[in-house]
Amino acid sequence: MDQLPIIDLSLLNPLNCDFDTIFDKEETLSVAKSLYNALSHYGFLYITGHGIPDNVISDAFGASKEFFKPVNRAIHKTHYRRKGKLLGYVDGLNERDLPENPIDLKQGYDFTLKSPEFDEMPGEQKPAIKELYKHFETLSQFILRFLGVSLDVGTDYFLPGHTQVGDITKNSSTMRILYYQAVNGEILEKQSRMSDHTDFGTFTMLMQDQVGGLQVLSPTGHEFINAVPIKNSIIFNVGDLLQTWSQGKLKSTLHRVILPKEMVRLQMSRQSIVYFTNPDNSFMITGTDENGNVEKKSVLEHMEERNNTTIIDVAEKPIPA
Ligand SMILES: O=C(O)CCC(=O)C(=O)O
Ligand SMILES: [Fe+2]
Repeated sequence: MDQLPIIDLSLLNPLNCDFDTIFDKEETLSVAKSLYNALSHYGFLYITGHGIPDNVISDAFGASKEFFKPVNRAIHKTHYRRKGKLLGYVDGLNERDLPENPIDLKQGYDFTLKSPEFDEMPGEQKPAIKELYKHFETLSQFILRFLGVSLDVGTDYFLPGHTQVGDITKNSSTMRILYYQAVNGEILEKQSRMSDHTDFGTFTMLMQDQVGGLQVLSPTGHEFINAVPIKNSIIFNVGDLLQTWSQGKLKSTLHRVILPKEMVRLQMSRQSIVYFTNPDNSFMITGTDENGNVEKKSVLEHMEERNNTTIIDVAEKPIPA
């Protein structure tokens, strides 16, 4: 079966490099070329050598697991996401990528560091999650520039569209922690952990544990490729708006998380942590669609439309224990 490409950034030292010189170096240009090839073909790749320390990753996963425990139900309920709300707790009921399918067996929590959703997390969990968040933010700043290099449009090309990251009222970049509960009961036909979808914004960086289940539509469109876990790697993918912005050169690819087939693995929970980089709400993106027609997209309108179609208003209901 086909495999997603792996790009090693260790030579570029992305968390600690000099933006004034790094993008002119020979080795950077060669990695930028591989990045372009991967994202124009698959829309997805693994990043290794990103520089985020292993203990930062494992501590954040530990904290996230604690956060989803029933003892924190009151926080989950207070921040249950409803239509129009960008941050807070989601499960299979209030977030539905494919409403015709059975509900996803997932739980997620969306926040920014400045939001009440983060502020009201238990104090024991916040430091580890904040630490990983900050590393993702730094890496995101590197990648915004690196994408400009890989598309040969200049390092600063994507920066004017991302000046308000961190302010949720002006920019919807967020972290999402995910906990896919162990499954003991009956599974319905077509039930999954996360239904088929594309991501909405500029790009996504995701870390997953060793359980597996993430699948990415292959370039042929006929099968899904398993994004097999590679320890401490980041899975990177292009969002809808970057696809438009890059004139369709970089692909926003359909992906999903399936339930394991074997009973033993079904009884294992799964975790991932995602950081979404999105453009500023006030930005207009001009590009072309698949048919070469010029498209002008308001970021705010696009994000609202995508959020409003996936977030379903459900009646007040007890969150499953
Ligand atoms: O948990 C995963 O591996 C996938 C998560 C994802 O695709 C998303 O949150 O958009
Ligand atoms: Fe996704």
